[in-house]
Amino acid sequence: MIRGEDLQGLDRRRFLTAAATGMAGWAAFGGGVRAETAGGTLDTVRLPFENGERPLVRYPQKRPLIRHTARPPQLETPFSVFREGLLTPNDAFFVRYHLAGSPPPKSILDPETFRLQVRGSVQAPQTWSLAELQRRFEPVEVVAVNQCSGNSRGFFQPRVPGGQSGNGNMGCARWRGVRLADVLKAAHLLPQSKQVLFDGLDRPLVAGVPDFVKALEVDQALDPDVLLAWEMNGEPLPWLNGYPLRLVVPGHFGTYWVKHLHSIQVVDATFAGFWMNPAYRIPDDPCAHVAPGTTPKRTVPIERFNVRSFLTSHLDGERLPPAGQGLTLRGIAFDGGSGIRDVTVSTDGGRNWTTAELGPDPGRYAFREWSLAWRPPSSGTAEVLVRATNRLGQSQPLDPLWNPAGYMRNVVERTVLSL
Ligand SMILES: Nc1nc2c(c(=O)[nH]1)N[C@H]1C(S)=C(S)[C@@H](COP(=O)(O)O)O[C@H]1N2
Ligand SMILES: [Mo]
Repeated sequence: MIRGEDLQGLDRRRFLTAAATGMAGWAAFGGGVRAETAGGTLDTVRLPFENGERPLVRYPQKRPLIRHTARPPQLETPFSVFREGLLTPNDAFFVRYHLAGSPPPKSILDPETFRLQVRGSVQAPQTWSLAELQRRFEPVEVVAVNQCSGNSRGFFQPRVPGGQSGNGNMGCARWRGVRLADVLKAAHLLPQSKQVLFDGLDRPLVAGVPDFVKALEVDQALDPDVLLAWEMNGEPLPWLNGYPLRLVVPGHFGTYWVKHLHSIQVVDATFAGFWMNPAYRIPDDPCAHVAPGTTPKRTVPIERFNVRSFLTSHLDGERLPPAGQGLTLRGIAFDGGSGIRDVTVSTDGGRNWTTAELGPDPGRYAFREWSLAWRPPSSGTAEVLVRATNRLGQSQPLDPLWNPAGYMRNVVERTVLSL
């Protein structure tokens, strides 16, 4: 049992061995994903809320991750990973799926036979192979955060239904692909086109469960920052993160980042499929919240991230080195694409705040690193609070905001360190 989401207590060598043997088993994962527990034994973590105990499980191309569900696989990144650097390693990147038939079997994801269809309200419907997409359009890269709408849902009070995740359903990667706008323009949208629908190769297994289809407004889809990506951190996309092609919608919640993308359909009306309505909607209010326990009168589709920031150098409950030694607090901040303006840190529970130093700017959609040199007091505990503000002046609330779907948590995080 590992507490507080921490993997530090685990033998890292054992992880490496497990990862190496895992790759040998890759070929066997033809028709459905199978998992193994770390090093043959079932390790568990306890996320810091009630009923937070979860197994740590290793999937193909992944190190042991926090498993929320097995069918489909829903895997959370242990928070200590965010210490490793600005980019979240592919083998630690979280995994989210909706349909029991996910991920699609590798046999139907062969890059040789894979085709992307562009059809609907266009003059010239098209079918692209991966090689044709790569040859025909200009390759581009973006460093961007992918975050699930329900990241941190487990902390909601009162509790809400849905995957009870900690803070690890997010990650930052360098994505490489082509602009969706270029591919849409090649098909010539008709003037009446209104939305663009995206469908992946995963299918529901149970009758009555709607296929996972997402919609963007045409002007969102034509944003030059939206990519059809085949590469993540310099490698082909991992199977569980959308191989061989996925949508990347920087600044927008992960629900739009359709994996194993094979169909793009332009339509003339607002799409009302289940995963756009009633799912993935937030109260129509500037802060996306309602009084706890109440139902919003009007809702709108969830879109961009709000501002968040985290301490990553130290985990909650961690004991600091002996008194008198200075240390550096480090962390990350991000928002929906305006970029981070500043990060302030309190080490005394919110009474005094100091401006942290920002790391290099990898682009307005990425994690922005921050650091602050600090000499802790000699005894007791220190409550560290982190608060970021973006370039639009938007920041984070000191008290959590509630909504019934458990989306968009962005309260100022508190980490208690003992001295
Ligand atoms: N094909 C497909 N794509 C999908 C989903 C899915 O269920 N099927 N889930 C979406 C959601 S809700 C999220 S948060 C992201 C997560 O991306 P990741 O699994 O690569 O971390 O994938 C999105 N793309
Ligand atoms: Mo999600």
